[in-house]
Amino acid sequence: MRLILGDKAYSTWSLRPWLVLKRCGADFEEVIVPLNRPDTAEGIARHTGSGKVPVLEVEGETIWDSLAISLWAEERYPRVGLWPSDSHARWMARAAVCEMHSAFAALRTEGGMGPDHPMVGDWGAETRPSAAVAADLRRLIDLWSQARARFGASGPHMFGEWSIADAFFTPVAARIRHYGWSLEALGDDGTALAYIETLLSQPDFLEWEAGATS
Ligand SMILES: N[C@@H](CCC(=O)N[C@@H](CS)C(=O)NCC(=O)O)C(=O)O
Repeated sequence: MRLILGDKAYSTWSLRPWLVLKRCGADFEEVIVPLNRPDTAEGIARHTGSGKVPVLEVEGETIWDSLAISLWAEERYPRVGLWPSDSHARWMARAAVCEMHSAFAALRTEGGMGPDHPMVGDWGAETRPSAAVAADLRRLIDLWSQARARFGASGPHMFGEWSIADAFFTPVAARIRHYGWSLEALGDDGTALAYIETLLSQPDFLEWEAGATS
């Protein structure tokens, strides 16, 4: 099994399925295709026609897209419990993952990650987000706070126990840290910040960070 990834320092989409496969204890080989280079497209095209990483090569198939790979893992590792066991929490977790996968455009664009803006490292100096990014951040605060209040009693993750939702929100936590956006200034009572710290101190994320070179 091979997981094709972009640079660990800034390939936010690659981090998600990597965290999911790690959580499953999957035995996989990593293949890094360096991004932002003249030969990047060619390097990715060797693995997928989608033009994007991550890609999982497994059982003679190619599975592209971080969500599709995570859903493959759910099917292949049913005992791991990649979604919350409570049905209401599970419905919300899936909706949140889909929202993270398809929305938050301002946050992604203005909070882009790249060679000069790595996912790894300490909190950046505090900066003021634009109105559009502030709206995305308020939505995250609301989403995380609701999930933690309703379903977070069993652990520090979004829905208590670790789930695919945590894999999907780890990159955004790293963006917030890098850009030094204060959530308190946007109404966070400390819940969202504590959740960010939880995500960024997970052993699997620390292993990813240790493997990142910018
Ligand atoms: N929907 C895709 C998006 C993947 C994506 O945008 N990947 C970026 C890297 S983080 C990419 O491959 N960009 C191509 C490039 O930089 O040339 C997923 O979730 O896997």
